Amino acid sequence: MKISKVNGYQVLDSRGRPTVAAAITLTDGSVHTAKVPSGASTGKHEAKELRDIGTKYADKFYSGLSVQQAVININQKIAPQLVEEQIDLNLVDSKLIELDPSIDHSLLGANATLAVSLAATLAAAYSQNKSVARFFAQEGPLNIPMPMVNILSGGAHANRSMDIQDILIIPTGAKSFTQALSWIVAVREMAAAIGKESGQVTNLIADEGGISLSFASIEKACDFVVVAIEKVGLKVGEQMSLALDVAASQFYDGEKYNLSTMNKSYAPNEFVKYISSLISNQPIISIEDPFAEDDWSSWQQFMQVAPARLQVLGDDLLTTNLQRLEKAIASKSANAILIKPNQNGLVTSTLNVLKQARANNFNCVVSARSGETEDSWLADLATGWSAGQIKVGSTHGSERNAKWNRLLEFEATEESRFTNPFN
Ligand code: 2PG
Ligand code: MG
Repeated sequence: MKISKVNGYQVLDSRGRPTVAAAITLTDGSVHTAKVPSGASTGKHEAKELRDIGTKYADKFYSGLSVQQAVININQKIAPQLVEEQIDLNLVDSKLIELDPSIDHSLLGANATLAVSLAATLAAAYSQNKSVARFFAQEGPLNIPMPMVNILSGGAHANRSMDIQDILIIPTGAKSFTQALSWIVAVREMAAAIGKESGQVTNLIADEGGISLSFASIEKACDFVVVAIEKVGLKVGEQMSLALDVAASQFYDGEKYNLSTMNKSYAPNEFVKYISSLISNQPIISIEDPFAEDDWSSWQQFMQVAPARLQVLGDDLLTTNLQRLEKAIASKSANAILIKPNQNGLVTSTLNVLKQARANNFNCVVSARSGETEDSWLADLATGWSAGQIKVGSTHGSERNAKWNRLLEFEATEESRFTNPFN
């Protein structure tokens, strides 16, 4: 089957900001549309999304955040190169690289390239009469990923009500995804109820649907989530554990880690000690971005003292970038990677990063962004790629639940197996 049309257009993400959609029409008349997500706590080394701010295209009603240039690039530069071609994901991605050989996709915009690459993925799967998950998966049962789910939000997603960005939970004792999700919803609603009882605000829903509360310390915030887990009758550590996304680049000034709500500043070596003690005192099994994106030496120091079972997860550090992953492998700076397609800019090269990570025994967590859309392709990618884990935010907001619901659908309709990388 061939591509007959490619259309780019502007849509809204879950924060009400413009983002890019691409639709690929095939010669049988079918239309395959994908929308790209967008981050708020973006890493410096991510592929560059093109926004109109400061250009003649900037739309003041969208505070200059419109994406018309990326849309124009799809319609005027990318579309003519793809129309009449066979629908083939590798071919589409190599054409996108030819058109924009820059490492960060800054010529066309990573939001333009990823929208087209994703639409091509959807269309290619359709042309083989498969779901996107089946398009990538091996024969046999689908590997449904373990969820990592946001309960408390702070940082850039919740007005800095906590210095760290997220306290999340991982249902390591669940036997199925369906069971895992029911446990998570129970903990989230219990946490909201306890917050309300204590007189703290609970109606401030953060960008990813998590609860935003203020705490005197990170320890107190962890304790709060532990109480919520216990109150729903789950065993902490056995059935449900904690994960943190520290997003430390957000409060590192180049010399010190400044935890303003705790009124504390730590030099990097002190912060390594602080994070180590936090890990030994709390049921934390995964820690993301505990140090800033270019503070490699703190990551290395921490890896030398961290318990071997701890997942040390690079997001801003690695930005789904092969060179940065290679550096982390060689320098033993992390043991797990967050996989965000829009940090990379293309579906095939995102998959290459995941494969390289897995070949080096890194855990992989496929992740949504804080600005999401109602699309559910992320759940298909995480499953089809047998990533092992997925992070989508909370269980409020249909842009989040579209992904969880897709995983429920896999479990209900397909031969599948629930993955547990923490066993
Ligand atoms: C992260 C993501 C998702 P953002 O830091 O992991 O939680 O946030 O999309 O804002 O970068
Ligand atoms: Mg992160």
